[in-house]
Amino acid sequence: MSRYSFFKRACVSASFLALTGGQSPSSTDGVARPIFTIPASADEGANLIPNILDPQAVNAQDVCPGYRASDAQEDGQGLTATLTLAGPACNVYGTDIETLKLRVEYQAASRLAINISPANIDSTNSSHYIIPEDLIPRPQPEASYGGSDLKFAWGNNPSFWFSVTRQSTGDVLFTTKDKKLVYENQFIEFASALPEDYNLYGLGERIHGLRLGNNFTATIYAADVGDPIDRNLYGSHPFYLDTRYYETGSKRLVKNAANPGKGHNGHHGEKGSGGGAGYESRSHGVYLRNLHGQEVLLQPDSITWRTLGGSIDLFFFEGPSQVEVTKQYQISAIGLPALQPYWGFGYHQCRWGYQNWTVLRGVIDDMKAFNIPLETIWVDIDYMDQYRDFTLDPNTFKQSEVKAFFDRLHDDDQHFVPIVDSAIYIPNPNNASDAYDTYTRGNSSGAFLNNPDGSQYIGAVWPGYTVFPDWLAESGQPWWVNEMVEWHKEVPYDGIWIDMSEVSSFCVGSCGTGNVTMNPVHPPFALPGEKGNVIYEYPEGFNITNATEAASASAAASSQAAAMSTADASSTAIAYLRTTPTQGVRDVNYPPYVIDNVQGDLAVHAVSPNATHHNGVEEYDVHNIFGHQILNATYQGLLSVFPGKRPFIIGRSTFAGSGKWAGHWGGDNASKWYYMYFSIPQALSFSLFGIPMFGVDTCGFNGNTDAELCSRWMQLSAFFPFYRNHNTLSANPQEPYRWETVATASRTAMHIRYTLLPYIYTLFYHAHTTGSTVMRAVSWEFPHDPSLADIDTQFLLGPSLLVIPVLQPQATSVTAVFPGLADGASWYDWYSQTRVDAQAYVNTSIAAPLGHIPVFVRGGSVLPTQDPGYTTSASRRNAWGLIVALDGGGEAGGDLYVDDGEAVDPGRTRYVSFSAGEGRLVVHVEGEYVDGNVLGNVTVLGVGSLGSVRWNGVEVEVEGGMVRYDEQKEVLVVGLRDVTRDGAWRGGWTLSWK
Ligand code: MIG
Repeated sequence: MSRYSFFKRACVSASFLALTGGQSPSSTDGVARPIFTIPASADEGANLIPNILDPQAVNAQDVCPGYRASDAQEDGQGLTATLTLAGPACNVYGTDIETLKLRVEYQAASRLAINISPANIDSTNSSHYIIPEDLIPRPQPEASYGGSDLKFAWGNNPSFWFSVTRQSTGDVLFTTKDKKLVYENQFIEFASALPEDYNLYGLGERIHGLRLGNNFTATIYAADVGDPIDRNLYGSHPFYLDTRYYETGSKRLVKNAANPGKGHNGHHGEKGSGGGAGYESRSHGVYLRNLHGQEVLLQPDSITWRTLGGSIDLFFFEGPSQVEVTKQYQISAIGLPALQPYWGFGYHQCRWGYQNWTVLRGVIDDMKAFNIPLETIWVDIDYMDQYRDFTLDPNTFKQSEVKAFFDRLHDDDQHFVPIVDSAIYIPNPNNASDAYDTYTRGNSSGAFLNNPDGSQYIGAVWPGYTVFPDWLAESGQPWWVNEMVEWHKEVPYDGIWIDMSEVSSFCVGSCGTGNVTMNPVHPPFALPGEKGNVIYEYPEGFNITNATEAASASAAASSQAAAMSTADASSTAIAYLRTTPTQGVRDVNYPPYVIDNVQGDLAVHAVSPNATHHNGVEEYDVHNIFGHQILNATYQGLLSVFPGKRPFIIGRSTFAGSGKWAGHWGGDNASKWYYMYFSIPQALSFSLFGIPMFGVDTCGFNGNTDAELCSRWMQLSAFFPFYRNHNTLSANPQEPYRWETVATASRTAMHIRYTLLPYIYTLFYHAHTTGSTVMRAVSWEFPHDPSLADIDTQFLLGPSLLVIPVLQPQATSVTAVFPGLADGASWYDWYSQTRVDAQAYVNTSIAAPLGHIPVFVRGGSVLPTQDPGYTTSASRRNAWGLIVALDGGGEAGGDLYVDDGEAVDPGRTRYVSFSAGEGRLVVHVEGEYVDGNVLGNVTVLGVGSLGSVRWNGVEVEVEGGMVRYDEQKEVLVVGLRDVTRDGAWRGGWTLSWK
């Protein structure tokens, strides 16, 4: 099939279809009328079999010749060489490229770059895509690059190979020896041996445990799909962290560090069989700067990287700890994460199905009535006029009600975040009243994607047939920014939620070509709850506690569903479409190598690979960054709306570096216990990807939640940076006030979260300035313990807070490990404030009745706190506090960052550092930001004996309750309101209790 006919295919079949009885979602005159429903077949692709599952697949390693290096020239900072095909071309999944150039750069002490590109690329040869440096920045060599511990080596035997070793230890981090380099126009493969039982993390986005495992293929191709386990998903992060454990002081690798199958948490349960004293770890990072559809095969002894194009642009980050790898990756390669506005850390309430201003107001009022903090109310596509971006439904979200709604919301220090979809409605040219200015302006400025023949590419999303912004066109971003600025004059939103940015399209190819006069049309499937698409499902907890009734209900539902189903069950043998490479020709729609895309055909449920940008680039080459670029455009838009203020954006599709503009939510999970678990590894992976502002649809998106799950989940998400409850259309409501138990559990957890806002905010300040993480795996904080390598059922928030959630139904306790005990770590229970009595490496049972989330403070930390208010603004006006958790040696440290909470470049800031030891706490203050709030209590945990309590040398009145000491618990509380009347952080001070 030629590329030209490809985009016309759907329009031919559609024209044979009669109007169906679908109802218009809403219409300007308020009258529902039948509209055309796009046939489901429009979103069906070719039958493809993924290469990794294809018994007929040829292994490129068996048939390709590899390359031979020549003309190797070392210069000051690295080397260059020419690579020439070492035998007859194999042309296995494309056309072999005869000559390549190799460029190795020691870019910095901690970073090595290896680039292999086609030798003969010039600006006229646009068929081989090389990423422009202004699109996705390329790490640059630094002036001082000497002293690198990474060493590059190469050879030609049996064919060209290269390796990267850690010189000081001799560890081979990567070696392609005995694996051939395959380099074709639509297929690149390189592979490295890896040590047995390696620990790799990253390679997202996917729903998967934190540790990727050793028998798994990570496919990377942005897809609009509801959180399938182990498949490709919304975002693309071709980066991994490799952590290796050794016996201390030796080069002996500890094998089997986190071998699955050793019990629930991967712990041994017996003392001494795990890690602990005697071990150390070293980590390095690898980033492939490549935008193409790709997959990474993790096999027991090797890693194989396959991409559908571009170049090998590899970066090795030396570490040697996770902390350093993550910093090196962000600082030099992808950029540091955006500083979030303070209000972004408040609680967000959302759902698909808030039908009008009154319903929204009702949710806000109910949250208040139940005294559950609400910072931000969100609206899904319900608010739009027929699902068109930058509009309001004239019947349900009347413009005349906007002012009253927003005046009250903003007066109450609350915020509003609307969804904005990626596709743009293309109006019906036969209907003047269907005109849509956002389209008109974008169309006249050339801001939309085209077909290969220069006509407009027309897909379909919620509003009907749509076009798609072209972020490579010069007018793309300015047009978008202008739309945002204009719309803000109508609807004074505070932040933006970007959806469908993979970029999603509900049909294959340019299905709207020739059909636009039918617009608006209904999507090729029923919406949740629409006729014929009932949500039958009972809440999961109901299934567990009412097993018999649930079984009969589900049997009834499935027989009903079967009766309604028109699916063709005939078992004809499947004929797969296999593309034979044609010399020199790229088949972007059906590349010869078939990645294991969750949607199959690359054009299914997405804009097709042959959509063409105004600069000639095909979507095939840049598919994975549509979501990244719309976040950039939206960031610029918010900067124009709110000059100098930090943009608040949550986006669905991300790429390496999106964190500098936006946060991310985990997408369409379901109200299932296992999705609550998966939220932790997904979040931790996004810590590695430099997108710390992460959270998932709390209580679950698809399906019906129940009180027990929602209660646990509201408590767990309270310790995620982004905290939002979101629900699908037609599912049972799940705002936290819907059940008394959930309301209570939410209040409890939110009280802790809001108390800790200064701590969380300070973590973000560090993430933004240094690349440190916010949510952390226990293995990152305790790198000497190999038995922690796959732990993702518990996590840390920053260095000091350990969260151990219940992830199973019907539980009253949770089993977990207290990390670091063998190395002297200590933990205090957040609630009882007493030191935890647990043994190193031993799984410990922790009481966790419903409504209780176990949280522990690490001995040795000072946590800044503030009395929680109903909103973050109210919290910011309240008294400060400190929790000083002394370690075994009676010491602790911590810090606090304070600014106005909203400026992109806060001129005035205040930085406070705390250090405790020998019975006193010393506070050091820097910076000009003025904060007048008093200091409430300093709570010191682990005070074995009390002397006299002095503030700046002056004894604090014990009378009047300013000093409370619980000898049993070893907790000292000192009230300092009176002495800090002019502000807690006006200047340094000392508190002593010896
Ligand atoms: O295809 O706007 O992930 O959060 O509620 C569904 C409706 C489109 C997908 C998003 C989800 C949102 C939903 N959207």
